[in-house]
Amino acid sequence: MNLALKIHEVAVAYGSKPAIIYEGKNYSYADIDKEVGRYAVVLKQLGIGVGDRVAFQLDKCMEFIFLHLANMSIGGVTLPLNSGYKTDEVEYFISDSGSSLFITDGERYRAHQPMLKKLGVKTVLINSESEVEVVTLSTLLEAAEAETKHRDFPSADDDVAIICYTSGTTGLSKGAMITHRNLIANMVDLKNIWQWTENDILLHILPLFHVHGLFVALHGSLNAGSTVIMHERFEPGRVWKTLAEENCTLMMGVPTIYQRLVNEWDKLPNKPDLSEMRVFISGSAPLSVNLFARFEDATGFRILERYGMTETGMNTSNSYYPAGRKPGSVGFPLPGVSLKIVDGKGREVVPGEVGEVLLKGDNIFKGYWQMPEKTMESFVDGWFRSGDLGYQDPYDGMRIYLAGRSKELIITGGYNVYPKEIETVLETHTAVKECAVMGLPDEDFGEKVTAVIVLKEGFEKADPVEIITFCKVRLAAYKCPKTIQFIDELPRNAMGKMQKNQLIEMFK
Ligand code: MCA
Ligand code: AMP
Repeated sequence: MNLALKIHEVAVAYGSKPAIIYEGKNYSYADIDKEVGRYAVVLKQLGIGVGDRVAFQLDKCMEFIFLHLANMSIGGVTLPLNSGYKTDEVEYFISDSGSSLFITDGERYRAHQPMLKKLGVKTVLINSESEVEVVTLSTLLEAAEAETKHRDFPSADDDVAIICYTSGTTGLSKGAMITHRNLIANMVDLKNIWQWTENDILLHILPLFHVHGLFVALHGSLNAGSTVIMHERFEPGRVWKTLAEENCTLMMGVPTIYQRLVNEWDKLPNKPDLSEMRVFISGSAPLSVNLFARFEDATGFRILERYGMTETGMNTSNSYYPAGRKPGSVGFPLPGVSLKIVDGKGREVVPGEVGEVLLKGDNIFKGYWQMPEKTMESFVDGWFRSGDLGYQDPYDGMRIYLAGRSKELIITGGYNVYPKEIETVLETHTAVKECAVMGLPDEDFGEKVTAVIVLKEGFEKADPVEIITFCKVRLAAYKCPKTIQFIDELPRNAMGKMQKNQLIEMFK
């Protein structure tokens, strides 16, 4: 089965029912299906065929959704890029993936133009910009109107539908190849365990370029025949108002979003009526026990926490029934997912002991794009090595708790940052001799990116603001250090290995 075909079938069944209300504009299932058909014709005319990668760097918009579904419907592979990526980052993704087409807007086109010309990648803009001489979607769509060609859904099952780049411990991002089978299996599991139906109204406030906002929230809703109320940006006050006024039943967010929502709640003179709301779901980063309790005390809702990864989609979830949700725990494996916890030698640990979480199931990705060795390293006997540490509670039905990570990863506001990538950029700064990047606890973002820097001889001091600006030119803003600390020497052990834990203790 092809995911776009599955959604097309839902669209045929639900016709005039509202599918997405984007910033107040209503798109029925039939409207979406029609647009997807037109976009498919355009993509075909642009030469896209089975297996071709199409990269998008767009703000949250309906065009993103039409392009993505259309691309999958003709066998293309979607490469969603974070809207905040800078030119060097985008260059790597387009060239590593060998994308045939790059779709963006005028502003980003102007920023990336020399790079795009250098790569020679075909580029299409979503909006018309008089001063930019690049073909626009609207022009192509006008011409496509008269065409009657149908989508033929040539890819399915183990064919790749989406490549999502995940940062790598070595600093180089890896393209996770996610198949139609992966997406559909996970989507069906979530529909069942969260009792998702056509009666649901989901408030969508997440970005569309990641697993959480795209696979879980958007695909999930369209598959269930529900209605999505979509906001372009997350604004806490507006969320509370919309949940009440639109009779929403479902919402998904990262812990930073729930933290901001509960802060906002305390300020509201009149609390919203959430009588239609079924469930608030959290993931992408650990939800603290405190935040769970604060949200429950304020709103009466026990947030449902689940655990996922780009490479695997969703793995575990707390119970649909509020009493079965335990703060600090990510619940139990989804019906289609097998999970085990192993020690450093790959042997299953005694229940209750901490080890690495290994995963198996139809949700597990196909491998890293053109990185067979990295793919091999990440599997052992058919089990995917998550790099997350966890344990199971034998006295509570083997309930799963995450207990840290074996991979060096910072999660800030639900976005992943690998320290190596930031260290590599910082080390190109003229004043920096060496540095260490780490996540320090932060109430808003969970962890905040912090850099500890040793200056080169001859540089007695440096301006932290200038160093942060240096990073912002080269890296998406969320990856850039929020704080810079200076130190004479980085702590190392007898083997010369840097002791980041000491630095974390020193500066937290
Ligand atoms: C924004 N900023 C951040 C972050 N977001 N800094 C660190 N971490 C962040 N997450 C910075 C911006 O660079 C900017 O800095 C300033 O904050 C304000 O930016 P703005 O765009 O206004 O931010 P915001 O609207 O307040 O965004 C906060 C947010 C957003 C809503 C929490 O980060 C967000 O939507 N996060 C969700 C990410 C997500 O969907 N993750 C799922 C990945 P300056 O002013 O200095 O430029 S999928 C995944 O992890 C797995 C599969 C899973 O299990 O789901
Ligand atoms: P990503 O690479 O963006 O897919 O991020 C996946 C990582 O996010 C996982 O390997 C976990 O470390 C983390 N993660 C996702 N959901 C949770 C959760 N509910 N609790 C703790 N960590 C989580």
